[in-house]
Amino acid sequence: MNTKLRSFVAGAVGMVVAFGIVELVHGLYQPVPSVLLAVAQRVIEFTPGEFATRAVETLGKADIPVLITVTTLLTLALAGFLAYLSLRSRLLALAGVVVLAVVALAASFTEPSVVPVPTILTIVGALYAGSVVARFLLSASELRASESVSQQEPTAEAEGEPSTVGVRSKEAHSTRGIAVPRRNFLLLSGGAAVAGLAAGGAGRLLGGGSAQQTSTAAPLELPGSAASVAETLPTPPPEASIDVPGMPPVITPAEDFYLIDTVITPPRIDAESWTLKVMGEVDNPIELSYNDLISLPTRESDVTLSCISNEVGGSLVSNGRWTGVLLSDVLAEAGVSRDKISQASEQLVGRSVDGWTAGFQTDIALDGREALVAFGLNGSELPLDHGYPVRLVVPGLYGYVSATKWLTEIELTDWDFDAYWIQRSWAKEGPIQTQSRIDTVGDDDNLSAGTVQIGGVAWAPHRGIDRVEVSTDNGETWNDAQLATQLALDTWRLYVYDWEAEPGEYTLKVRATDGEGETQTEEEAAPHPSGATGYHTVKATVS
Ligand SMILES: Nc1nc2c(c(=O)[nH]1)N[C@H]1C(S)=C(S)[C@@H](COP(=O)(O)O)O[C@H]1N2
Ligand SMILES: [Mo]
Repeated sequence: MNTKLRSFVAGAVGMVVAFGIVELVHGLYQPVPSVLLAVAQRVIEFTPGEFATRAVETLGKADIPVLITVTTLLTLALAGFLAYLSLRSRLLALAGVVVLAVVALAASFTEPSVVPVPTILTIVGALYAGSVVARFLLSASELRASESVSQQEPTAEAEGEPSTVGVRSKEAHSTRGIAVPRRNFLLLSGGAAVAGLAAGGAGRLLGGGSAQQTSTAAPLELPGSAASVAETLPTPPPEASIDVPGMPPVITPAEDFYLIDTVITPPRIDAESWTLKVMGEVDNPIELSYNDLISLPTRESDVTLSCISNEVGGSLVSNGRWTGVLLSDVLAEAGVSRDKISQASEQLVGRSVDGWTAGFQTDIALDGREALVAFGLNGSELPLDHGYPVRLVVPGLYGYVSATKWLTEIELTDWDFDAYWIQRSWAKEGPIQTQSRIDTVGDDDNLSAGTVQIGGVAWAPHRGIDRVEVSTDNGETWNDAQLATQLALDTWRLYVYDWEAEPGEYTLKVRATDGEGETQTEEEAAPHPSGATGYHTVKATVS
């Protein structure tokens, strides 16, 4: 192993130790953030529009492990480079470590629940420990000693900087005292890396860092008894479902509900200390506790939510049974009513504890649709990653303009404010496009001749679905599908078409007509900037 490589390894191992220490502290004490995740989170937020859009939205959560891995590797490489640099100039290397510390602190201080002093101590301490380890490994490999003694051309800094020379020669002297044979370098590095990884692993385990907790949401507890739910919904009638293999259930189980957001780990919010502010252009700014909120008239409402990034035929759409209070009731508490909306209060912005925002026309919250400040999904509390304790759900609007999770603030403001995804070049208004999907036949399926049930879901939330047609000849002719009962105008509707299939190659298509008589457009559009359009198309062979 040559000099360069050894110093590089020493630096990288030092950084593994530093990361391990921070993760361990984070595991023991959550208010000290995981620096790695904090940095990765800031990378997501600072990534400009188009790229962020593709990476965060379209790939959903799949890109996050990639992002974390890349961030880790880059930091390790940087640490390795700094260790190498330290052979030439300790001052430059030290400056590099200071920059790392500043970046780590800046990233960490943006985390929602950070506590400053322990965070500073942890980060500075971890970097210090990491440098000590790196220096020890360098000396163990006798690099520092031999370099400083035998280097023919000492760098200008080393020569001209008395304090550096002083430190260096002292170092060279002392390291000889503890010099370890070169062959132990790999062993020592390996040992230090394992210790760092073990500390980090222990931290992750302690903090339950990767638990998403979708499936562990607690049953919803409302004041008094469940009877205080003013309007509970009956169990969906059997006619709302269609029993064909491949068909989705009419209400999506929480653990299958699609998941899209910009956070690496969902904020952990204590409902006891959580509050919701309603502020901005309102007569009577208020701040509600969780108990204040759930003491307002509660209702259940079936609403289909879709992500604007959903491709035609994609799965970023789900139907939930939400429990909450009417957004209009919460607004009324703050003195907001429909006749009082002005230019200055034209937009309703939901703000999450992590600063994420979504905005839509205030009028939509008051036009009679059941826009909810929701705290329950399918009879349980909101799962952590779907917004616990409280989120917004607005029928008819894509999530990026409306469905703020981990909600903590509702601000009434003018139309000039651009929320998170608007700043990143998505359309300012996000009404959900009418869409339909074939679920029971997959692309390139081989089907047997006879009756083939082509079925799936169609949705135009808040407009409803009046008709679904299926074509088996690439759109030449269309056949009416049977429709299941629609739970509500705000939900998707299941359909099935019984096709008498004869052997051959087929191109199947589906199209839906909404409750206003408008058939979904055939024109194909990508999700960006206003949502995907076009007919879902599936090729199948019948034999
Ligand atoms: N705080 C916060 N809320 C958010 C988001 C986010 O990134 N952060 N993403 C939004 C988007 S783009 C969508 S499509 C929905 C998805 O909600 P779900 O993950 O519960 O399905 O949440 C919305 N609410
Ligand atoms: Mo979305």
